[in-house]
Amino acid sequence: MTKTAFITGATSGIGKATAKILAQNNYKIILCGRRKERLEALHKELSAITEVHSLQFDVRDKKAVYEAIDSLPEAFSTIDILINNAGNAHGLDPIQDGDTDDWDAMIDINVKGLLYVSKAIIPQMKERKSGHIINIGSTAAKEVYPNGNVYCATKHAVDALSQGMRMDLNPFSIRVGAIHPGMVETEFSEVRFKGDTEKAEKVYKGFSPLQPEDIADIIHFVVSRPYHVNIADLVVMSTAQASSTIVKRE
Ligand code: NDP
Ligand code: 8X3
Repeated sequence: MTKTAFITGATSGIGKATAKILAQNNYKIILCGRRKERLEALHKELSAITEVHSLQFDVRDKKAVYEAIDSLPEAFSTIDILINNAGNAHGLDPIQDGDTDDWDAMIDINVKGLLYVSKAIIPQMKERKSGHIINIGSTAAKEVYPNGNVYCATKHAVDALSQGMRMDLNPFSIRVGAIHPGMVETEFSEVRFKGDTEKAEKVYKGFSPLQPEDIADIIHFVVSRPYHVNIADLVVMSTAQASSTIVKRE
């Protein structure tokens, strides 16, 4: 039977690459994001190969999250796989200079947004005693680096929530896992540096960073294991990266 995957943050980077690979492998796809034109373009592209539905909402807006999920048509209302991917870093400053708007954005999107979406989808998985939730953490979920303070805290929270969800949802046979990528060349650094593309490009200079397709490929592997196999926690870095602060650059 065709499975349906609900992907947050599907308009760019890891989420977009995941939507593509899952579509190519016959999953039905629910694309989520804020940027309408991007949703429409990807919807059109993927509709040629699978069934697609798009939901435009901001994960920070609890009401919008619930309304969007409630609005799903019958053909998309059974969600087999939830990929909590929407998220970003905002700023890279020492704690004493941090912008509280950046802190709010990261906490509201990376932590509270993930919780709202999960809260809206878990009941149907619980009822069916079946489902798979994959949270996208980061190496920043496992270690802290200078100036990463609040972003790292939000990703540590994603790590804690993934463990907590796995425990609490265990009685309902719901698979919960987290994937923690190191540096992936997406729009992530452009967002972190507020559109400063020169600064963003430097992050990925001098080595071969992970590409969004590398993580998408792993997500496809994780969701396609037999149901008794749950890949609980995965840290993935480029060969050139040994930790958040050690990257071998030419
Ligand atoms: P991108 O910036 O390329 O993509 C981020 C996605 O999140 C976009 O589709 C964006 O869509 C969506 N998003 C952001 N804010 C919101 C919001 N408020 N409501 C709904 N959707 C939102 O970055 P990545 O693909 O790299 O990031 C995806 C995930 O991977 C994030 O959780 C990030 O923390 C994590 N990660 C990234 C790494 C990297 O080095 N790139 C490494 C480790 C983890 P839109 O703007 O249209 O809403
Ligand atoms: C993204 C990777 O190293 O910029 O989570 O925090 S890093």
